[in-house]
Amino acid sequence: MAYENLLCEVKDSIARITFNRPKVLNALNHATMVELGACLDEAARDDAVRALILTGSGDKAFVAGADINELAQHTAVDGKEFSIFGQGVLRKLETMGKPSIAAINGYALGGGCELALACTLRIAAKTAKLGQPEVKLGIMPGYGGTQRLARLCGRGVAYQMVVTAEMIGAEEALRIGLVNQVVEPGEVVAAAEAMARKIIANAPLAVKYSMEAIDRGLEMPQEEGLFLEATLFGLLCATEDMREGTSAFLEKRAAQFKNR
Ligand code: CO8
Repeated sequence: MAYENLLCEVKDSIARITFNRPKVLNALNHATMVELGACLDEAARDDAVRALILTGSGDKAFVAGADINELAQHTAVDGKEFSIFGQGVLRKLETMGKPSIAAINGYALGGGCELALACTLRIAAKTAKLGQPEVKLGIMPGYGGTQRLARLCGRGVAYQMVVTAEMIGAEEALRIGLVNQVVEPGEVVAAAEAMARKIIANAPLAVKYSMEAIDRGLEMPQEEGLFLEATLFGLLCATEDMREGTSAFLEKRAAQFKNR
């Protein structure tokens, strides 16, 4: 499907989604969030897609936040509705069962940082800047930033980034666990592809259930999370790919996984 604000292509089992509104540093208007939802539905349905990479067009920005032209017009009612809609799209990304990597090629601010937070992993260019500057605009994060940032990096970091609104560089983002890897500018998509290929080499159902155990388990008391882990572990023991993976190891050959 062709989109107005996104470029989507599938190559070598990886769907690459590029936010393509360079004149506004790839800011997220509502139309872009609608397109992202549709694009994620397509990627979820497509068995040829094993991983996703999200990035921004140009070399300046990943996504510089929600589109402030639209934000400026919001009433209380549609502010809440747009926030809930966008949260739903990012939750879809987070729970679709396929790993996603944010290739942060520049500014990841506000909704852009929140988009990256909803991905499974984040790789940043050395020159990237990340931040939650919403309070400077008299608003607050509305695409899950207060929740995911605190869960990923702890409440101290979340308080600091959200209430100071200060941007941080890629190395600092790495130090606090906000990104997984920092690479040279221009190498961020290639690095994301390399990471995606490593994931794709593993058993798809094992990857999917591991992500589910981490995502859902974090919302549970540890006892319940451990039970969820054991249940999903048991489910994987019944898969063809478990037989294949263990046999391949014992027979000293490469495994051929079938997603079954
Ligand atoms: N929205 C709309 N336009 C934008 C945005 C944005 N978020 N960011 C940049 N632009 C536009 C600029 O207005 C400018 O347009 P023009 O060329 O017509 O003047 C163009 O992009 C280039 O930007 P700058 O000239 O400002 O470039 P600089 O290099 O000087 O600065 C910055 C780059 C620092 C990234 C700067 O553009 C900036 O601060 N941008 C805004 C960042 C921001 O505040 N983002 C958070 C927005 S709020 C949010 O994301 C809330 C999410 C939850 C929403 C939930 C309900 C919808």
